[in-house]
Amino acid sequence: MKLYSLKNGVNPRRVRIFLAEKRVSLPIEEFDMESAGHKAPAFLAKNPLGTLPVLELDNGTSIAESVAICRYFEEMIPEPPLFGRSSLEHAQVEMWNRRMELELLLPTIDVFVHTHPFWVGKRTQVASWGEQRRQQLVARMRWLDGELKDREFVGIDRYNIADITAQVALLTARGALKLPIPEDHPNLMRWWNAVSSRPSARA
Ligand SMILES: N[C@@H](CCC(=O)N[C@@H](CS)C(=O)NCC(=O)O)C(=O)O
Repeated sequence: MKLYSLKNGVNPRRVRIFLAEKRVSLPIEEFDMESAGHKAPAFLAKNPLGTLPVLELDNGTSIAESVAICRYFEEMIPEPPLFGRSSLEHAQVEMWNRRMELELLLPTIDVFVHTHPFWVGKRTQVASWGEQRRQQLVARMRWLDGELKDREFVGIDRYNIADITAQVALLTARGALKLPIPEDHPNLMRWWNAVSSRPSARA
């Protein structure tokens, strides 16, 4: 089994944090945007979309999509549960992970792609769309701060995949976008300090 990852890629990071929480260690092949090995025919045969992460099983099957890879490991290694324990928690984690993807992670990626110099010449940049998404991201941070007022983690009271999705989004916001959590967001800051001090945060 092998994981194909991308240097500084937010989605590969999601999977690496998830695996660290499950205490899974496996061979990782790291690609980078400059040499673009993930656009070469050998990799496109594994994932024609040319995106990462991809998990390759021993029988040659490839699983792309971060959440699909995480679900595979959740089934194989149920403890600690990162998709919830009960039917209700499964639904709550699904709901919140999707929200963290749509409301936090995608706006973060859009601001990065449409406004950051790294993407000049690599993607068509629409600065006004990047700015609109930046405003959304700022608004969503405030929303999440309110949601975390009476709850330790995102969606349920135990660290789960929705926390990981929010964590990688806010890591990118703080690093690449220079958009740290504002000081008047005490609940989000308390949550951030808790998730980023977990050993898995360094994965
Ligand atoms: N929905 C996919 C997104 C995969 C994706 O877009 N990955 C980015 C890294 S965060 C990528 O491979 N970018 C390289 C490229 O587009 O060339 C997932 O969650 O796995």
